[in-house]
Amino acid sequence: MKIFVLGGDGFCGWPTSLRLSELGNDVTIVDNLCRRRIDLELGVASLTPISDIHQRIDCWRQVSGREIQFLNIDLSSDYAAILQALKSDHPDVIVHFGEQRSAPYSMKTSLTNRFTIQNNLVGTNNICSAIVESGIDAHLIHLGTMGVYGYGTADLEIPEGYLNLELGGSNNREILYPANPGSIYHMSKCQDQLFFLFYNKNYQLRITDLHQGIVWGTQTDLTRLDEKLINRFDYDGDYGTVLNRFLTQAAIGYPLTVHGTGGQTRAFIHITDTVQCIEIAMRNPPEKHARVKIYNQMTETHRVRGLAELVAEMTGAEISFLQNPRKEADENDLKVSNECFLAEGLEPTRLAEGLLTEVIEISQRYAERIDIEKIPCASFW
Ligand code: NAD
Ligand code: USQ
Repeated sequence: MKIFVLGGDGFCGWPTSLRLSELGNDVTIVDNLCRRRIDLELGVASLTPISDIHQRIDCWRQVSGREIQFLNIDLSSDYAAILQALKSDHPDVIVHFGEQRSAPYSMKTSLTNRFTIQNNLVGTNNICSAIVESGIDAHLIHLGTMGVYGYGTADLEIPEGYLNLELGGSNNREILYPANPGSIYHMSKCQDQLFFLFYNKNYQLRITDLHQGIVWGTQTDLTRLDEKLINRFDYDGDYGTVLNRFLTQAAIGYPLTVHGTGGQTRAFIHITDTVQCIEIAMRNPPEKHARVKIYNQMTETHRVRGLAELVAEMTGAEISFLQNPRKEADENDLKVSNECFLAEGLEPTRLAEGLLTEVIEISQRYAERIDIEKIPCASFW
């Protein structure tokens, strides 16, 4: 298949691109490298020394004998280039990772707030609109977030995107689960859902929206093949996510930065399962007139405090309970259905000591690249 991976230079997009290429697909990465620019703006760098996109692709060619194409296009501002690429390449599948994905970054200043909205919403609309205008019948697979459901205690198992409303008689309906965003970033993902609902209803676009939990880990079998293929790994206060941060902090003897009581429960998935889920979603496209297919892309839930205790037990790290920089519930329970992926063959990679140790080892290997000043959260709301 011909596959466009939008945001294919990023943490989830790069290992996915390699895997889809390894499977024999014709992969084109579309990325404007804005994530690398944000690193410069924030004065941080990936813990792992990531090669530039051209070196990555050259290395992949040498290692695998396979070609990956690269298009430097800004999805939010270069509509003509997106349209042209779709018209000339006719992708069968478009995997859309290409958004600003940090909640703290989106809440930092009015500039980062407006950048997130402009980048994510206009980008998503441009892609949908270009699919319509080009007349191609691509399956669009979008990476959304579990955060669209909100993080209160719902007192029910969170369904996969839709909620049954029993209104009585023949009036029962299934609606999108009520959105409850906790940051500007999460709000952009809630609004993406409405674009998908509209383009599906009006133009019969075939869309799968993956409500993904927090991704942890760093390497996959393919990114491990050569140092030049190494995956991105964020540990800083804006882009580092909680479990990866704890593992890096433990590796360098920095007290684990638990926000508040650590009673927040969140959904998690390992990076290898992110890749596996994209493959599964590709193999199971929605029918032409079916509604948007929504999967919860997560494999387990954990309380932040529990993760800190686990990492502390393994490594002897200290835990420090900090004033929570975010506006979020101190404690919440979370039960999530992920039946769709399980039914279609997902074999979950659960939190296992071996995988946790692997991240600690990577952190130790590149410890001299860690800027301790960049560990504390620097965004408050
Ligand atoms: P990332 O920031 O590492 O990668 C995103 C990539 O998209 C970057 O390479 C960036 O340059 C590119 N990009 C952003 N805006 C673009 C634009 N306008 N035009 C072209 N390219 C653009 O993020 P990630 O962690 O790989 O996340 C990928 C997707 O998965 C995001 O949509 C994110 O919301 C979602 N997601 C991530 C996680 C996680 O824990 N990392 C969890 C749930 C969902
Ligand atoms: N947290 C800490 N200590 C830290 C960092 C975070 O206690 O050092 C807490 C946060 O306060 C929050 C929880 O851990 O309660 C998760 O924070 P996070 O930064 O790991 O994740 P989040 O901001 O929710 O965002 C990440 C990704 C985002 C994705 C989302 C999935 O950056 O792209 O959409 O996870 S989800 O959380 O399921 O919505």
